[in-house]
Amino acid sequence: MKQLRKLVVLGILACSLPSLATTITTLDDSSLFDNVAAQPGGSIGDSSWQATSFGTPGAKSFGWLNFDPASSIMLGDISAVRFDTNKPISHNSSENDFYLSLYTQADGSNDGAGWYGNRLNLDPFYAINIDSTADSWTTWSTDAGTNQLRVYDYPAAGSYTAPTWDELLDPGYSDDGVNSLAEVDYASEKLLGIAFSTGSAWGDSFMGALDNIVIEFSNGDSWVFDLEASSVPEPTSVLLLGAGMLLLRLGRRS
Ligand SMILES: [Ca+2]
Ligand SMILES: [Ca+2]
Repeated sequence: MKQLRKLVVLGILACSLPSLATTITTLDDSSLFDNVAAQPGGSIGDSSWQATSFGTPGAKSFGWLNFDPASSIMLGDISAVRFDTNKPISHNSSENDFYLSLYTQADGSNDGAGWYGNRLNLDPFYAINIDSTADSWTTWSTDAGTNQLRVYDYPAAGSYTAPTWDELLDPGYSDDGVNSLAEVDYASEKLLGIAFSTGSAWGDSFMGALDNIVIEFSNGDSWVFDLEASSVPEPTSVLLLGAGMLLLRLGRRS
């Protein structure tokens, strides 16, 4: 029931995403997601979400940012993916991080399960040119440069030889059959949904925060997910509210 409630909420969220320009979606009810809690301080807005799976063996932090089985968005439409994390230690090989998973729609060929096609993981663990400082926000991105994310297709466990996002979408890239599959034309896979997660295997030791998840499209549009403790009214809403109060006062005087 809880999962159904989540999908209904996320379905409404997905339907509410307009198709042009930058769409900022503020997620401010962490109780709808598994093992996350809001905390002060964020890389955008006033706050972020922290993993609460710490100290709970087998638990992981997880949530769908959007879920749309009817989406016509293809992976080839996505030009970049970014997100920010903040951990109490600098990045090292024994401490994993939040990662993003992009699920594609099942099409009857090389599907990972009946309900999804491919699950592409963007994991800081295998990033290129890592530069991460303790107690600071680190941006992980599919773009070339510092902290460039590699991507791998589950059930691969990921590796330092996994492709970059651009390589994955390039038909000429030589897939290794593990991290990515030659039989799959990733660029034409349709997006099913985007989820954040920590791994359950290390959920008992992970501490860290997540914020500012950005999906950029090749047509210039972008989605921004701002994880917050609570929504702050938009300035325009505050202005309208102020105008309403003024009209109310004027109305009472007349
Ligand atoms: Ca497929
Ligand atoms: Ca935030």
